[in-house]
Amino acid sequence: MKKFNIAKSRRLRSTPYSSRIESQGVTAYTIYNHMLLPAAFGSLEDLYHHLKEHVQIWDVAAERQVEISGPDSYKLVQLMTCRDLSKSKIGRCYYCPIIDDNGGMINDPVILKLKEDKWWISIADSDVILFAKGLAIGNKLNVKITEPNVNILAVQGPKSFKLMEKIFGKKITEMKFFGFDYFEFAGDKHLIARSGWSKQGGYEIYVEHTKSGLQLYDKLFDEGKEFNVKPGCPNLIERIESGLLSYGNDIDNEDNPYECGLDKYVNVNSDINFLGKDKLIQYNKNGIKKKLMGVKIESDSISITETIEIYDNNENHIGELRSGVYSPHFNKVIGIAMLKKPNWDTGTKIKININGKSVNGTVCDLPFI
Ligand code: THG
Repeated sequence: MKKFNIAKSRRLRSTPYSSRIESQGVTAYTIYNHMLLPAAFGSLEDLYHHLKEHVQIWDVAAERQVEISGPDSYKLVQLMTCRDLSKSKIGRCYYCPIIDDNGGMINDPVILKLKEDKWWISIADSDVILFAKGLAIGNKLNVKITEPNVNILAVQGPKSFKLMEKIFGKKITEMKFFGFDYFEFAGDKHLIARSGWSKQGGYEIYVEHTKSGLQLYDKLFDEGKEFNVKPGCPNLIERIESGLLSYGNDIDNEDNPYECGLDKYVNVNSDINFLGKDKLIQYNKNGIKKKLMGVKIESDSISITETIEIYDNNENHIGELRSGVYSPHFNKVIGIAMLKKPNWDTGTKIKININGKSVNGTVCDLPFI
């Protein structure tokens, strides 16, 4: 495949960390929320093994915050998500499907409750701010909607706990999964959550103060030497093995949360008011016609830039592969596929064409590990 450079511009926003990761050897970028998101630092497989054993610092500033504040802020946030936030607590993060009036996925962010009347929606790659503004205007809600200058640094990997403890003290290791709190560094308070787009454990630092944030960036690398710290980025192998979904790749506006396997985050039986509730009640009652599943494929390489059609043994079209990668753990290609009813049962045999060759595969549950 021919390689191209990304032509940078104001529109494809850089992050406060761009110059640092460029001197540290970033080798590929993708674009996410109109911003640079590092996609590789050399070998994907080397960084996969490193992530599972040590600690990495990720520039994930492209996970932008949509800030919703004001008297009607809860009303608006709840209007956008099918997850019941009526009993949500300040200092907690919530993984929430955002859906439209048809129940179609708009985004799958992490929502942080900062105050009773102040929320951050930490978005995946779609323009949630425009959707939020349209809803606020149409429903005459008394809210303020902005994109604050927050640039997340993720600290991921099993040694992230030791590294963060060294800098912030024991208290940070006592934080529960998806909790957040404020920790001081270089005279500023930084919001730090126990979260991140890997299943290897770690934290996300929501940097609001760029100057001390950059000092913290350097400190993480200095103090991290003894833990073999490296710069990294969301890892395609690790995130597929862990079943972490990627909006725009695995799921989009044509899919509802049930089809995406996000049933856990749908509360149709509570009395909350959200867009698309009637539609989700229908899907819940009548069932769905397609479902996101894992697939294991007998191949040692794959590169996905568009969906790849999936067939059964009789050449009937049964679905499409949306993400895929070679997994050293399974010694084959693993992927995330949308499969039509009734072909989504685990163990179902599939056929798929990779690099001009028909290969066999099997349907399995998500996550893989
Ligand atoms: N962190 C922050 N913002 C983000 C992401 C993130 N915005 C974009 C993108 N990632 C949003 N998508 C996801 C997908 C999965 C998870 C988080 C964000 C996730 N899921 C856990 C799981 O599936 O096991 C936990 C969900 C739960 O049980 O609450 O972590 O990574 N700030």
